[in-house]
This record gives sequence, C-alpha cells and structure tokens, in this order.
Amino acid sequence: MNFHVLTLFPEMILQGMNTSITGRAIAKGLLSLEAVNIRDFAFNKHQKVDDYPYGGGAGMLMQAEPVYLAYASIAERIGKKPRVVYLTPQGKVFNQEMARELALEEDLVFLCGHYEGIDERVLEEIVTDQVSIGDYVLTGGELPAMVMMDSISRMVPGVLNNQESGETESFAGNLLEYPQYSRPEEWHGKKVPEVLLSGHHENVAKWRREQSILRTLKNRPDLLKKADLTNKEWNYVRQLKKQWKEEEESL
Ligand code: 6GU
Repeated sequence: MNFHVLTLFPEMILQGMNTSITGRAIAKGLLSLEAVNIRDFAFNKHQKVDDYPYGGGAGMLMQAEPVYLAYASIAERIGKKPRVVYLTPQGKVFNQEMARELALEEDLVFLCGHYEGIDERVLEEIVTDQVSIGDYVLTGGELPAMVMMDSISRMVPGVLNNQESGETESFAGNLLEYPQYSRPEEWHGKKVPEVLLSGHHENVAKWRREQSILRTLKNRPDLLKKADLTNKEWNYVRQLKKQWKEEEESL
C-alpha cells in the first residue's frame, strides 16, 4: 500500500505515521508514505496557497492550482490516476467497511484541507471520495487522514503480527469486543472473572460472546441491529432489555 498525502503540514503526517505499528510497517516496506507539501506547488512570490471566497463570507479558501499541481506530480510519477480521498465534514462517514475496501488499492491519495475549505473546481476534477470521520469539527484534514491510514493499514496483509486480529476485533460481525484481563488475578480488590481462569474453552467463548452482545446493546444499539446473532442470542437480548426495563420501573 502506497499512501500519498497532500497537505500544508507534512511533518505532522510523517511524525504521526512513523510511530508504533504503522511505523514498523513502513520500515518493513509493507507500506510506503509520502507527504507532499502543497505550498511547494504555489509558484508565486510568497508561496501563497489561500485567498478570499467569491461572494464573501468568513475565512480563506485553499486555491485550486497548487492543489492540482501537487496532485498531478503524484499522478505523473505513479503513471495512473489514483483514488483521491478528500477529508471533509461534508463527506460520507468513515467505517470499517470503507477501510477494508480502500485497503485493496495499490495507491491512495489523501487531500487535507485547511482554512474554510478548498476551491470546488479542483475537488470536482481530482477527488474520487469525500470522507468525514464523524460528526464534530476539526481544524484540518491531517488527523482524519491519519485515522483513515491507520485503520486501512491494519487491513493490509502482514501489518499486524496476529493476522486474525484484523477481523476478530470490534465491528467484526457488528459486535463490540469483550472485556479482557491479564495478571494479577486480583487488582485493587477486583478479581478476574472466574470463567476465564477455568481453562474451559467452550465456557470462555460463550462468556465472551455474551459480554460482546451486552456491551453492544449498552453502548451501540444501532450496531446490534445489524449483528448476526443466533435465535438463542436474540432471545438473550430480549431478556436483557426486559430485565433493564423492570429495573428502571422499580426505581
Ligand atoms: Cl474529514 N475534516 C475536518 N476538518 N473535520 C472533520 C472531519 C474531517 N471529520 C470530522 N470532522
């Protein structure tokens, strides 16, 4: 996977990505990363990349030409028109399914906006995907680009040590991950759940599955609707809801 990031803050991207698991994957050659400074493609006296919006309004916009030239330098070098993801709160909300799909690409370009946005004409010309990472506002697209690259990276074969953890973690089957415990057996008076010490693999698996369902029901009922549970498990969900309702009514 080759990541190319168009940004006004290349050092932010390089510092963030050359750390931890993504850093190791870059060192191994499983990923490559370049951060292209859009300012290097502003061929005016002060390397200015922003200007006022026509029609008025708050703030400045990134101009079309430097963004286009920075993009074109990548497209020319790799010899194709790559997929270009523009990070914007106006985009489609990022999820695990999108991460899996984007991980199949050989090259991905991320376009990070700043100020109030980017001239619409260059977006029309180069952007293939507009993506948001959630319903809150950030100062620029760099953190969202890093969020996306991190989650896409872990879908690339060889990036994770334990290859199965790519799919068994949260959101596999639209269920959240169960709680986990390590040594010591008791900490601050809290004991590790007995079943996990039992060595009874079937009971452990059953307990974990129940915990996943419980957590998903509590924190992400929207996800649980899409989860594929057995009839027995749907009954368990119904029983939990009934129990909680009764507890609430008895208060
Ligand atoms: Cl992709 N960009 C910005 N600036 N803010 C965001 C976002 C993206 N996703 C959520 N908030």
